[in-house]
Formats: sequence, structure tokens, C-alpha cells
Amino acid sequence: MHTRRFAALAGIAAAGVAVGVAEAVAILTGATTSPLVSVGGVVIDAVPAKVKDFAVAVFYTYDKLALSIGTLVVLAAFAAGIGVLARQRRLWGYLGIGAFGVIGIAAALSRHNAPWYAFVPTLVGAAAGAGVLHWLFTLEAGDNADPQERRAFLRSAGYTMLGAAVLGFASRWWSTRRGVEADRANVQLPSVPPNTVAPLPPDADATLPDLAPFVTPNKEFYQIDTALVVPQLTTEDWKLRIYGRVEKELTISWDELLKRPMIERYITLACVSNEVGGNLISNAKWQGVRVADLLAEARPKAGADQVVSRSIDGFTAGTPTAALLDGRDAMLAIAMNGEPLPVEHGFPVRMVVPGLYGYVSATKWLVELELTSFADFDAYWIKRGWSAQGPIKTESRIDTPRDGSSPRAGEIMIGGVAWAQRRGISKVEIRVDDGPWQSATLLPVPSIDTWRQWTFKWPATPGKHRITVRATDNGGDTQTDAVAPPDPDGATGWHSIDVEVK
Ligand SMILES: Nc1nc2c(c(=O)[nH]1)N[C@H]1C(S)=C(S)[C@@H](COP(=O)(O)O)O[C@H]1N2
Ligand SMILES: [Mo]
Repeated sequence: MHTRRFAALAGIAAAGVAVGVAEAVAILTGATTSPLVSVGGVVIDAVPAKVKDFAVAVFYTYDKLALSIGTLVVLAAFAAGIGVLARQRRLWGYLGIGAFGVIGIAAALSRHNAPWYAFVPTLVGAAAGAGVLHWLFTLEAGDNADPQERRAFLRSAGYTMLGAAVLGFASRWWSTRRGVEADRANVQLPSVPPNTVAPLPPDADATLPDLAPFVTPNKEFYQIDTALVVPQLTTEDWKLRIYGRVEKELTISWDELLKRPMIERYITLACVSNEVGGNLISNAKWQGVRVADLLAEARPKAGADQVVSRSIDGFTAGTPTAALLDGRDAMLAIAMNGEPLPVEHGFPVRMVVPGLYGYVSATKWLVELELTSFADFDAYWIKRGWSAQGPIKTESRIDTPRDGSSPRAGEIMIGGVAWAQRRGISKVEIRVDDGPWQSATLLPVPSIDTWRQWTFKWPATPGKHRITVRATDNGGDTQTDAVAPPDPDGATGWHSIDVEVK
């Protein structure tokens, strides 16, 4: 009889081989058929919204790494259990591996756009895992073999194979990633006619230390998505389908999209999950094709009050058709700050709609626009309890001095950003402790669709102080002080910082 440790290690070794082989096969069949990616995707989509908020809050963009590591740990624990069961009866071990196989296959086939052969990697992997289990239990069955040696062998075999699985997975990911990066490097952005370019006022940026720059560099742009592994889509494979309640269905290739008239605009994107004072907001110069031009060709039918934009990995956002046709610069963006979209931000094509939170408008890796109605379809986050309508709320933030810092007494430059996309910012006020509201200096902006920097010279006296900011939009509405959480349609309240002036 084998020891329990032997059996547990044999289970881990078998699972390691199963996953490694499945991921290796998925190199050929494509990332969407990878059992690790599919199971992870199912888990992300199934996690209740509240838990996911927590994950976003705690891990921010690292939540997916945590999920991947967690999944591997759980997988290893189950594999050890299967090994121990197989020690009692070999059949139970095979059934355990079979159960894993069923989960992997169901997950892979359930993913959006799954090809019919999505079951193949898991099937081959499970067969290999079962083979290894069989081999380890029969070949190493000799009771006269040195148990110490046997255990050492198994431990190294198990770890090597798990390592191989992770490596195989990582290398597959890197190879597709390199292919898409090469494709991205080859993109020649069409020029934008000068009269359609929104110029940047030369003094839009106060360039204070710690103050968010007016234009966010691509590398620092906030990133939020549900993708466990960022979709890798080449321009050659990209196609956009416009369908549903339209008079004329359209399918557009990358080359066709590039031939269309282009605009270039500064637009500030914001996440509905952004807390007061948070940094899930960034500003970039986007280049793309007006959504209104494409809709004019497809001709939405009466009652098609919602445009559902869908990504290659099945994420959906529902945007009011009216918001895409009311003259704002909603676009299918192909470039961000003069470069093709970074893969993390939706390469090759994403949607950008001024004035709406990302979850109802900013679909990355965009492949479909479906004309439908709000009554007929709930998009990804709406199904999870968030509001169907997501206009961005007026907010402001203090960036410098930093909360909790201890600046020197004397004249201190307070600075930050304020935003009310589509309405524009007309006033920002600062309050120190219980003092009066005082107007800050507003820096120029290219349009009402971006955030606006502000500065305020403060003669700081020693001691503890609380500084509060509030903004007013061009319609004369002042940002509310009523504190609301992000859920269900965006946080409100005034941002305050505490400093101790020395
Ligand atoms: N395909 C896809 N697009 C998506 C999302 C997503 O999860 N998947 N998240 C949306 C949300 S909630 C936001 S706030 C913005 C963020 O865009 P960014 O990552 O480029 O900043 O993308 C939107 N587009
Ligand atoms: Mo978001």
C-alpha cells in the first residue's frame, strides 16, 4: 500500500501533467480554449457583484493575479485529494480527474465565441493526467522500493510537472502577446484632418508635483476589465458587426474602418467604481471614427433605444442610442495619445463616449454593436445590479498636497482636478477647516469633455488642517456633499484631505 503522502503527490503530479498538456494543446487551438483561462473567466463572471467590488477595491488590477494563484492552490489541493482517493480505489482517482475534465470542458464550451473544438485541450489533458496516475501507482507499486527515495522522486516529479504547466501556460500567452504586439507595431495610423483635431491649450497643465498631468500617459492610464487574460486580437482578425434593430446590417474590416473620416478628441474616461478622491479616472487624446457616422449607415429602427457594444470575450455595455446621436464625440477609437490602442486598453478598437461611465460605454476589444432596447437586454454590469444609465457625476479631487502629508508653513500651492464631462466645469472652490469657500484658479481645457485642473495658493499656518474641494458645472449645479458609494451609479461627496503644517 502506498503512503498517503505518496498518493497526494501522485495526484498533484497527475493534475500538473493534465493542465500542462491541456495548455500545450491550447497553443494550437487558441487562447479561448485554454481550460485555465475559461475556468477563470467563468469564476470571474460568477462572483457576486459585491464580492467583485471587494476584489477590485483590495487588489485593484492585481485581483486577477490573486485569482490565478488562488485557483492553482485550490487545484493542487483537490488534486492531492484525488490522489488520496485513488490510493483506496484507483477508479476514484480516474473519476476525480474525469470530474475536473468535465468542469474544464463545460467552462471552455460556455465561453463567448467558443469554437466547437474547445473541448479538445481539456480532453487530451485529462487523458494524460489519468495515464500519469495509472503509471505512478502501478510502476511505483513495488513495496520493497525505498519509501524515502520514492517520495523524493514523486515530490520532484510533481513540482516539475506543475512548473511545466505554469510555464507552458505563460509561454503560450507570451507568444500570442508577441504576435499581437508585432501587429500593433505595424499599424499606420491614418492622419486626422486638421480642422477635426481638438487642440490642447498650451497651459492646460499646471505641472505641480503629485498633480495628475492633464494628459495621462498610456502606461499610467487606469485599467479596469473583467478579462483574466487580456484578449489578444489582431487587426487582421478584427471585424465589427453592426446588427439587430437596423435597416441595414454592416460588417466592417480594419482596413475599411481606417478609410473612414477620423476625428481626434481629448476625452476623460471615468469608472463608476471610482471612490471620492480615487484614481479610476484618466484623460487621453483619442482618435477614431464617429459612432454616429456608422449608425447613420446602419439606420437604427424605431424603438432601438440601446446600443449594446460587445467585446471579443463577451463583455457588454449598453449605451443609450440617443447619447451616440446627440452630437457628442462618441467614437470607435483606434488610437490613444497618438499610438495604436495599447492591448490593455482595447487594441485594436474600443468605444469611447464622452460623459458616460466606462461600464455603460467604453467597451474594449470591440467586435459587435447590437441595436436593441433597454427593455430587451441588460448588459454585463446591469445584470449584476448596477444602474442601466451611467452619466458621469460632477466630482473634484485634491492631488497636492497629499493627504496626511506635513508641508512647511508659508505659501502652499493646492492643486487637483475636477470633472463634469458633457457639462464642463465653471468653478472650483476650496475650504480650509471651517473657513469660507474660496474660488480656485481654473486652467484652460480643450472641451467640456475633459477634466480640468485647478490650483489655489494657500498661506498655510502651522497646525492640523482639513482642506475640502467642491466643483460647479457650467449649468450652475454644485457638486453634492451627500455621500454615496459607487454602487449603483457612481460615488458622490466632497473630497477632503488632512495635513499637518510644520
Ligand atoms: N471588453 C471590456 N471592455 C470594458 C470593460 C471590460 O470589463 N471588458 N470594462 C469597462 C469599464 S467598467 C471601464 S471603467 C473601462 C475602463 O477602460 P480602461 O481600462 O481603458 O481605463 O472599460 C470598459 N470597457
Ligand atoms: Mo468601470
